[in-house]
Amino acid sequence: MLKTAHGTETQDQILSITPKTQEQVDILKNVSTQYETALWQPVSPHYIKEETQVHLFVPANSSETVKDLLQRHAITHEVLLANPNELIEMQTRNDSTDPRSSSTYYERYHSLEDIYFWINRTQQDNPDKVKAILIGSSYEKRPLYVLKLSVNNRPNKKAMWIDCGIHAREWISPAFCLWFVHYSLSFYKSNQDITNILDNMDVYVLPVLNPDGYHYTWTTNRMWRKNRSISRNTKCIGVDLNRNFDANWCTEGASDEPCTEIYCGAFPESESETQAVANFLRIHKDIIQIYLSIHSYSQMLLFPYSCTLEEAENHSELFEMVQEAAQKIKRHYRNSYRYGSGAKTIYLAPGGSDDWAYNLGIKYSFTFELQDRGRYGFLLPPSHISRACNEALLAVKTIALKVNEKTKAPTTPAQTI
Ligand code: 9B3
Ligand code: ZN
Ligand code: ZN
Repeated sequence: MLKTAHGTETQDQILSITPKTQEQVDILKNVSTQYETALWQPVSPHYIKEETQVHLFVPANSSETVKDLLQRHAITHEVLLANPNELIEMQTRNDSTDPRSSSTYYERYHSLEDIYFWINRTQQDNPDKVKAILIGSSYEKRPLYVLKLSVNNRPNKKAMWIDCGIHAREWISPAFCLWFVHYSLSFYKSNQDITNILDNMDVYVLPVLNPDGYHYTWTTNRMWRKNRSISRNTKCIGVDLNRNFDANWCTEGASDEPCTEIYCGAFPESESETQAVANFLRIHKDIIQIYLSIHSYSQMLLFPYSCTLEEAENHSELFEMVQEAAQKIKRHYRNSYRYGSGAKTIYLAPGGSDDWAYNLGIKYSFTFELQDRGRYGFLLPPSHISRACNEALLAVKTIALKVNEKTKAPTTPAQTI
């Protein structure tokens, strides 16, 4: 804990600030770029506008300056989280050895090393259903493994793709991929929905798309979003992998400035993580029917397009699917998810994986933003993992079952002689 000149104790905090005037908007944009703060919401200062909540991580050493500045311009703020460091400590503690802990492996967050062990063990323990496929490597040369879940060898089987952890600080996302694999292996044959899904399609799961960034959030900076690649002529590190795909690349909603959180990279697919995923999807595009990318936070079920305000060709079909998923979540868990096309629901943003997969021909393409809506933001406590994952699982099931139904080969009518 630091002591400031005025003797007040300060520590890192998350502030919620709602600017009321254009002047306040400008001040806030400035604060979020000039001090060592990290913008949680919106993702870039560009999107800060009047009457819309801004969530800002303020480190102890900037706290005084930032609060003074807000006060001088009569900008009111609320402390959203007064103890992020405690939460971070709680989430990174290796409590698997703590006998008091009653949570399971899947109700905790795991380091990258743990996740690699888990991938290995999951494959070894389920040799008939799980295969780990190496699809490429990260900038820092970490392997990218996809788990292929396949329970039978039916000919012409279709598939679903799920990736997690494209953004490093969104920890609930990799937790969901682990949850999904565990659930599938545990409840195949006992839960009707997952049995129906797996009988009819294989599932490819990439638990951590951005391993370098994820590792960095465990060791150095919990708020890191991008990958860790180094660009020419700048000290700033990292490309936003969800702006690096070839879908209206680097137009409005992304930035060609390496020091921003939404840096699009030097060219489309410039990053080795993006290349690995794009190459795998290109090769398997004829069998993959569903593309799913898991993010947090803000509770939204999104589909293309994000990179343009134009509607996708099957917009109403996609809309009905996420609507049904959101209604089911509401009924079962009394929790609200917003839904719609990305551009109309959150913001216009180019270069995203879902839009790119959609244009490749994967017509059921989605991005989920999981819990919460800002209470804990990226620091969702481990005790919330099971609820967050079960909600998302319900949405995945709803969509996969719908696609199964829609694309089932019509049964051959009985021959009449
Ligand atoms: C952004 C894009 Cl570019 C997309 N195609 N789909 C969803 C999003 C939202 C995520 C992002 O990358 O900003 C939320 Se963290
Ligand atoms: Zn994200
Ligand atoms: Zn997000």
